[in-house]
Parts: sequence; C-alpha cells; structure tokens
Amino acid sequence: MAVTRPPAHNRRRAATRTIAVALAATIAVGAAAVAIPAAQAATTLKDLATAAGKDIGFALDPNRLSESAYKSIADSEFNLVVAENAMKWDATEPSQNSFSYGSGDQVASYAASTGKELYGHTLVWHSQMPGWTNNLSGTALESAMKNHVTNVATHFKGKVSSWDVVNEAFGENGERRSDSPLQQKIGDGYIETAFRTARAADPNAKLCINDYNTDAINSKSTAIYNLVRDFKSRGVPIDCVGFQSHLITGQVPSSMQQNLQRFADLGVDVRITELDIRMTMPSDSSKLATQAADYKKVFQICNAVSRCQGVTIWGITDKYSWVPGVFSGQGAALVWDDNYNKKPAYDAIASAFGGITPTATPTVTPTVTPTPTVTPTPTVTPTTPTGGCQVSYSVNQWNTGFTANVTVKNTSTSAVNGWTLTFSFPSGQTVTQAWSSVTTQSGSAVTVKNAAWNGSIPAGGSQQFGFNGSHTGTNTAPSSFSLNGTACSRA
Ligand code: G2I
Repeated sequence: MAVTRPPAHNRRRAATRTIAVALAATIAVGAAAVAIPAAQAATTLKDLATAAGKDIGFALDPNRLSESAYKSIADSEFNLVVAENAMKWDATEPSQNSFSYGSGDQVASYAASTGKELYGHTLVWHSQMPGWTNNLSGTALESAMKNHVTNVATHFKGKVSSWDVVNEAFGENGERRSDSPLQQKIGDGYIETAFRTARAADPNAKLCINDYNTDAINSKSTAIYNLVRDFKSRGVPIDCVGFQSHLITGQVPSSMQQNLQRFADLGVDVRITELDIRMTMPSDSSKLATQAADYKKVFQICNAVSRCQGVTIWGITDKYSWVPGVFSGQGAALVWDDNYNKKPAYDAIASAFGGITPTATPTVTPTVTPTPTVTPTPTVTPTTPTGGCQVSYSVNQWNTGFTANVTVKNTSTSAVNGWTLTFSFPSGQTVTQAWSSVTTQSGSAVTVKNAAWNGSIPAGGSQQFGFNGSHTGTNTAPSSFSLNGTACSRA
C-alpha cells in the first residue's frame, strides 16, 4: 500500500505555517472580541523543533513502549522516529529471501499513529548481516544485497521518508572499510549498486549515506564528501548524508558546522542521525553541565545549516543506551537518566531553540472596542519596555561566511509581547539564512521580528535567535541595536 505524503521537510514547514496562520486568525478574532495569545506556547522539544522547521528524532526499541515513562517521552518529545535495530538486515531477512517485518512494522505503525516522520535505518551495513550471507560468493552476495534492498524498500514504501541506504562504509583513514564482506566480495561498486536499487524500489524516499567519526572535517568525512561529489557528477542517486555523532563529552568538533555546510553546498541534505554524548562514569554535575553545553552546540550547529534536516538522539534513557555495553566505564550519554528524569541537556537543547515558553500564554486585552463602522486591524502593537534591553551579539566566522548568535534581554520591569530588533550592518554583510525569527534586510538595515513561538520576553528574561551571513573579508559587528524602537545596551 502506497501512502502518499509530502516530503518530511515540507510537512514540517507546513506545520510552521499552520502555527502562523492560527496565530493570525486568533489575532483577527481577538481584535473584535477578547484576548490575544502573545506567543505560541512551546512546552516540549518537539514543539520547539517543529516551530523551527527541524526534525527531532529518537531511536526506538518497540519492546520498550510498554513502559509508560518511555512511551510518554517518546510520544511527546519527538517528531521523528527511527528503528534502533528493527529494520536492519538480520531483523528483516533472517533467512534468505524470507522476510520478517514484525518489529519493523511495529515501528512504522507507531510512527503513523503518533504522526511522526519515519526514518529508515539501514538497508546495507557490514554489521548485523544475517549469518546466511557468510558463505555467499561475490556475485551471489551482490544479488542477495539487491534483493534485500528491493524487498525492504518496497515494503516500507510510502512510510519511510529517507533511508540510510549504506551505513559505515569507510575506515578512519578514508579508505573503504576493509573488514566489510560487501567491500571484500563485491568491491567498490556495491555502494552505487545499493543506491540505484533503492531508488528503483522507492523513488520518493530520500537516499542517504551514514557514518560515524565524520562530524569533523577529517580523512573519513572527506572520503564521503568525494563520494557524494562523484555520485552527483555522474547522476548516481544520493540525496542526503547522515552524521551519527556518537560523541564524547567536551569534544564537539570545532569544524562540525563547516563540515556539514560543505556537504550541503554539494546539494545534499544533512542530518545528525545518532546523537549521544558519553562520559566516564560515574556522572557528576560538572560532567552533566559540559554534556548539556555539548548537546546545545550540536543542535545550534544543525539550526545554523539550512539543509540540516534535524537531529536524532540514539535512544531516550541512559538505562537502555548501547554505550556502556561497548565502551566499558562510559555511559550517561542520553538526555534522560536511568529513572527517566530530564538531565541538564534537556533545557540546553530547548535553549538552542530559544527555550520552553509557558503554557499559560500572556494575553493582551484590546483597549479599543470595535463598533460596526470600525474595521479591526489584525496587528499586535508591541509593548515597549519601560526600562530597556540588552543585546549580546557573537559570531563564528570563516573566509566570507559567518554565523551570528544573538540574545535579546528584556531589562525592563514589564513583559515584552511581540518584538522587533533593528540594527545596521557596518561592512556590507548580508543575511543568508535566519532561525528562531523572521529576519529581513534592506540595504544595510536588518529587521528581526520574533517567530510565532518566541514573541514573549518576560521582565528580566531573554530570547535568542541567529543567522548565517556572508561578508567580504571584513565583518565588523553592528554598533547599535534597538528593541521595539528603544536603543539597547550591549552585553
Ligand atoms: O553501535 C551504535 C550504533 C552505531 N551506528 C549504527 C547503529 O545501528 C548502531 O546501533 C546499535 C544499537 O544501538 C544496538 O542496540 O547497533 C548495535 C549492533 O551493532 C545494537 O546492538 C545489538 C546488540 O549487539 C545485539 O546483541 C542485540 O541482539 O542490539 C541487538 C538487539 O537488541
């Protein structure tokens, strides 16, 4: 059965549009009658990521859904799901040409019943290959691989938005992985064959290559970069690159954003596919704080790269993470602890999207009662802070590009409901892409309005937004900022 859905990223953008339309409608009604919600409440990571047009995913073990705490977090915090093991080769084809989709179907039904995007992991991987593949010759293994890809991609057609077609094909030195039977027996061409076979089976799924230790610019990521460039130049189907990001606390690579961006510049989507950030056990508050800052950095990086579709976290609770079983003495790599308590990483991730906003939205009561002769104007007049505002503006820059992160603090004694920040670029900079805001530029003048969900800044509170820009070699920071027409001090 083929279910036709728009591509995931279009659906996500549609969700953002719905919020905007709903807000406008509320305002139009509000002008004629009662109260105006000042900002869309965002009470979960899912709300925040969805409003920002990004995926936030988790790796699901469907056997855990019977645990209520697991299910409740899974249901509410994520808009994307991937099977941790259920769609791998050994799970889906335990004996040759005999397919077993029970567990994979459970993941697919869970995605459908909870309205989450379903990400496919993984069609071809040297690990977790079923035992029956061991004795096949090169030609027989190639036929078996094609048959596997065709059957699995066809089975999940219309349900899976993207596939990790080939997983972990490269070694750390940038050579093809030497311990892969696929590489050894079929040779270099197996990756191309797998991608062409997947495209034929499900022409609408996005086809990705996925790997670990590729988060930085290094030999391994450069090898994949060269493969993508080669595939693009020869018309071999490839749409996306996954960066697993099994990271170590305190070690988010400094070149990660540039690395993702260089892939995006080849014309493919990018995605963080298996994020976890491990530490040496036992955990303590200082390690957890570093881990939280690391989670925030990774989400900020994805927010800063427009082709980054989102971030998937490799599980929910530390209790079931794969990490301690593989890295002895390491663990606590996820966002919820063994008892399903939120760790500091949770709020840190939220803050990468501007932070959780309260459920009880502040309301503005119109002072004008419309009469039949007055047409209500669907606008909200921003409240001007009586005290003032403070802006912190920081950039990361390279050659002719930069990323700016901006925090606007309301230093007045009353809440701001609906904000516009204006400033002027002194050296010809141009905004190329913004997030957590609606940013426009006219000449050197930049106008940043709040997004639908972050319009409210309580007294003493702050909101964050950011943008990517280009510069000509000089990137002088703006000298002044105004919030709703009032000049702000600089942090
Ligand atoms: O190793 C971490 C990830 C690296 N990238 C690819 C991912 O697919 C991989 O996931 C892990 C799962 O998190 C583990 O849960 O892949 C492992 C297999 O290489 C999974 O572990 C396996 C155990 O080794 C098996 O003993 C077990 O039967 O999980 C199986 C199912 O529970």
